[in-house]
Amino acid sequence: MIFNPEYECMESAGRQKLQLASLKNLVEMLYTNVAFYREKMDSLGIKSVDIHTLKDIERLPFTTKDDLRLNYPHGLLACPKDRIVEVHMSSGTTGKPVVDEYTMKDINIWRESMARTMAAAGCTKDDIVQNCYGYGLFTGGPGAHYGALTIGAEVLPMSSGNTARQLMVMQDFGSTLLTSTPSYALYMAEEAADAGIDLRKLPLCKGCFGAEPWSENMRKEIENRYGMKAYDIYGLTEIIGPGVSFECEAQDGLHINEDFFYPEIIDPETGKVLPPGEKGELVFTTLTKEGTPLLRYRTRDITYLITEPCSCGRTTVRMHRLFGRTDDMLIIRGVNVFPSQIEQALIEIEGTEPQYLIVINRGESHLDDVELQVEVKKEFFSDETRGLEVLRNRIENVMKSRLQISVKVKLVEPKTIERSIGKARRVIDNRKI
Ligand code: DLL
Repeated sequence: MIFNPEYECMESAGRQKLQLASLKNLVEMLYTNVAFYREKMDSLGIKSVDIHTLKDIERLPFTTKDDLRLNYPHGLLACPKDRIVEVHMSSGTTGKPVVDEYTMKDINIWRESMARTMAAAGCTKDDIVQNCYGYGLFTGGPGAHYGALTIGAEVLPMSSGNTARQLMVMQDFGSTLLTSTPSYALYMAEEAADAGIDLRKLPLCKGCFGAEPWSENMRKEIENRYGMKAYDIYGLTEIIGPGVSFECEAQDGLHINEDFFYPEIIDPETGKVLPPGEKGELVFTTLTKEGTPLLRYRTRDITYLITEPCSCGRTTVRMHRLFGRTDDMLIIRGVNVFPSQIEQALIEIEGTEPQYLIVINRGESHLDDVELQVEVKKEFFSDETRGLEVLRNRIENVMKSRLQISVKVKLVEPKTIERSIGKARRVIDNRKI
């Protein structure tokens, strides 16, 4: 179902006209209200009056994750603070988290974007949505919640975890649409099989999955185990959360809500804009947001844009499913983790060398298991085993609080982790995603 045919199926000249008007407003507003952008634009000698066509966006400055961190928490706020009604933050990151502050208008953009997303997966007011994305500062839970409410569906705000209860509710309340990370969906399916529950016999028939990389194989596995159709949904905290782009029934790329989020693909090395069909780094400008709007935000996600018409009738530009990232960010159990965070934490722990190896496995359970091998200083290793045990526990606790995920620490003798003369190999990712 197309939630908003007027905007989703608009002919492109009309949409571009709207986008250009929004862009001019945005640039004017950022110049007036945000010192960070005013300084950047002044240094490039550009103002809103210089924006005549959409292509002029290429003259505007980029925004990076570092810019967001440096301006934490409120430096990029573009409206009076008392107009903010909700705040979200990214999961574990290096240094400070990235923050998205929403006005009521921003929340309405999010509601609309997520309603379009879920309607494209077949959600109607008759659906019962079991929402297993985390609630809290993470955008997944609230985003799917808003989308379902906007459509008029019934929501079960489960959040993630407590799988036995998820399965009980799924059966007793007759959930018809599942929203979760793809790995958690598979984990639940595994638990259901162990408990003798045949998911294929339940009313559940569709799901919106995202927040982490997943493959066509994982999609098939979810579809088979649940007897459902599985849709890919994409988004990021900085831009709005989930709802930036989504698959329709054609599943031939993800439709971008481009009246709100203007996409570009750039060469990550040179910053040059690439044409449709060419792979590069995805960049978004939030055309209509008020709280923390962003100009040309570099997502570090790699994809290409598809401009050929889609059989569903929507005319919005699509992005191919993600191919990866330009940085080393790992997504483990839905949490964003940078290897450098681990390194930083180890440096602060007495007794360890900054030599480590992260080994990630996705076992039978379909959940990610992380083993962190850490080299112990010579003096410590000759110590009695109790001392080592204390150190191991200490590292596990520090990692849990820093990374927000549990890791199993294995202490190894000095000089056992392979040294490299080039880029150190810090991660062995055995997940077959
Ligand atoms: O993961 C928002 C979200 C919630 C999206 C629920 C979809 C569903 P962050 O925690 O800020 O926000 O992480 C954003 O996750 O830059 C991608 O690298 C990755 N990501 C998000 N969706 C997908 C997807 C949420 N469908 C980062 N496929 C993004 C692959 C994804 N990677």
